[in-house]
Amino acid sequence: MSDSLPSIEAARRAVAALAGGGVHDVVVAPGSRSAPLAYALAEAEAAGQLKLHVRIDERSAGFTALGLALGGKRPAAVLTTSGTAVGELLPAVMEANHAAVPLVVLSADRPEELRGTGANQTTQQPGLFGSHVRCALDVPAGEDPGPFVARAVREARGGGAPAGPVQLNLAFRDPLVPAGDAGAAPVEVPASGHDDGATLASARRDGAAAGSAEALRAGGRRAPSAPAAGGPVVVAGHGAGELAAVFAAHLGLPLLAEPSSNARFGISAIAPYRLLLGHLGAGITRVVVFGRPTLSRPVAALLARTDIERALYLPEPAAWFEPGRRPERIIGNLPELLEFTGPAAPGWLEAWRSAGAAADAAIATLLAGEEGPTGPAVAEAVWEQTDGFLVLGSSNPIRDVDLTAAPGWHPLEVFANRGLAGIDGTVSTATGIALATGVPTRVLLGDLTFLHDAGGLLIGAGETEPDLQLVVLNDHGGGIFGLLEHGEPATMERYGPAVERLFGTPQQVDLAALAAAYGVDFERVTTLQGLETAMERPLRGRSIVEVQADRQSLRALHSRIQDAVAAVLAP
Ligand SMILES: Cc1ncc(C[n+]2csc(CCOP(=O)(O)OP(=O)(O)O)c2C)c(N)n1
Repeated sequence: MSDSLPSIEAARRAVAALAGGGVHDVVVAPGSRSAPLAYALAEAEAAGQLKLHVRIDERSAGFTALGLALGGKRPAAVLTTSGTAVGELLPAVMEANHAAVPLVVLSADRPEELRGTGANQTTQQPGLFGSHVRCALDVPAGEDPGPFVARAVREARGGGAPAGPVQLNLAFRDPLVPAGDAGAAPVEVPASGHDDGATLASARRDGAAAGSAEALRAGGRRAPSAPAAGGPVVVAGHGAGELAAVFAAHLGLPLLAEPSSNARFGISAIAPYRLLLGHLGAGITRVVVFGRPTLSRPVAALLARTDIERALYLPEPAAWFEPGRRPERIIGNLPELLEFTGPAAPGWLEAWRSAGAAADAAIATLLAGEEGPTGPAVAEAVWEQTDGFLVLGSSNPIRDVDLTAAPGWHPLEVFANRGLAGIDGTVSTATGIALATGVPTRVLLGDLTFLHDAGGLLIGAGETEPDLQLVVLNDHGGGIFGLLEHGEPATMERYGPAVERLFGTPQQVDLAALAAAYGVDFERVTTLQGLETAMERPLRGRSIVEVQADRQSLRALHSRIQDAVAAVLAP
């Protein structure tokens, strides 16, 4: 068995073994971790070795593969990215088990070193299907998957035993693109909503905040007398709660707060922080983390720095990582956290605030000059005009809010399925959130995220209808992939049509007709003003506002945003 195969090479061997084992049809659902297999499958299809079918909803993808196996009377495969995407296959796997259908599940996974660390979209995938699969093989990153695949396909066929489903869990290490020159890191993913989200979250936040004020008084404010160049920063990830804002404001430290931290407010909060880290990051002496950061690579890079000390505030056990798997020092009480944090140099927060203000202004000027609505501008408007609950879909919507949402305003509470960052179940999750409390709830989500859970619009006669508005940013496909390594010119040059088909996954669903079919109010807007007007109306019952946006220009827009910010920050 050869060690340390590059991911794309491993994927090519897996695909060769699939084709060699007689698999002719593969259903592919889009995702980033599964990218090496997607590229290898595209190459194999181009060479006439097998046929691909692309579906955005993994549950449908699983059943489609089941049908292909039934109709074709031979094993068929289905490929998903990591996270809840894999779980979406369970019903098809169960059916395949009891009906003895040779269904080959290819679940992409993070490499071993990232499992249990809280890495985005990472969970326990091997064995997920329990007794419903004939075999579940975990293929470590860098190993030749060929023999594993050959064995799994044999077991799916059954031989002497009944045929049935098998799981090949294939771990891939970056880089995930064939060119092998993209650097790259993780992607964005699915959701595990909490059953009683609103109530639990509020209770926890209130309790934490009350305790915090006392502890902070006991700790006292420190005289700013640190190294002239810099100081600590506070990172507030998902679920951090308002304590993070109180802590940062109390110590006069920059606060880098994700939207679903519910800590993005106060004098310390720096809205466009992820674009400032490249400029001010060198001055950071320590990092204090509240909650679970999942959104940006600059923050992931900050937390991976070994030249600075990092602490994670953890007053109670967390569900998102396994003990001993995080690099930060774990601190469970505020006095110790205060001591760890230490002082900032005079002017440290001010440096961040003025850089943040300059970046905000540069971004606003740039966005104002754009022709149609853009994700970041829509995100800012949605944040500003939401005073009830705000639910943010995975992918770009939550990141756009993270870039532009002004800390001077805060919705009542922000929710997002960041447990596994899936694009599944968002309509239903938001419906539950709205129903639990009766608070008017607005959702900002991408078109694929919306379509993935279109079935969530079905509410039977006599069932309570929530006050829920879905703002669907419709760029007709998965915009985030164009911002990742898949959208890089070198990759596009070589794999352009495959990238669009397998990652962009373009769709032209008539959302007005879909809304009408479910009896939900609908409005399509093509300007920012149109959106603002739509959001001014009282949020009653269910409605969908479709905002038309352009996907092809997204990568260029983001690089212009970066350039504009870099220009105003240049010394
Ligand atoms: C259940 C699930 N399947 C696949 C993915 C991988 N994934 C992450 S973002 C994305 C595309 C989302 O598209 P859209 O909702 O339109 O948002 P956009 O990328 O355009 O912002 C996909 C497929 C995921 N996170 N969850």
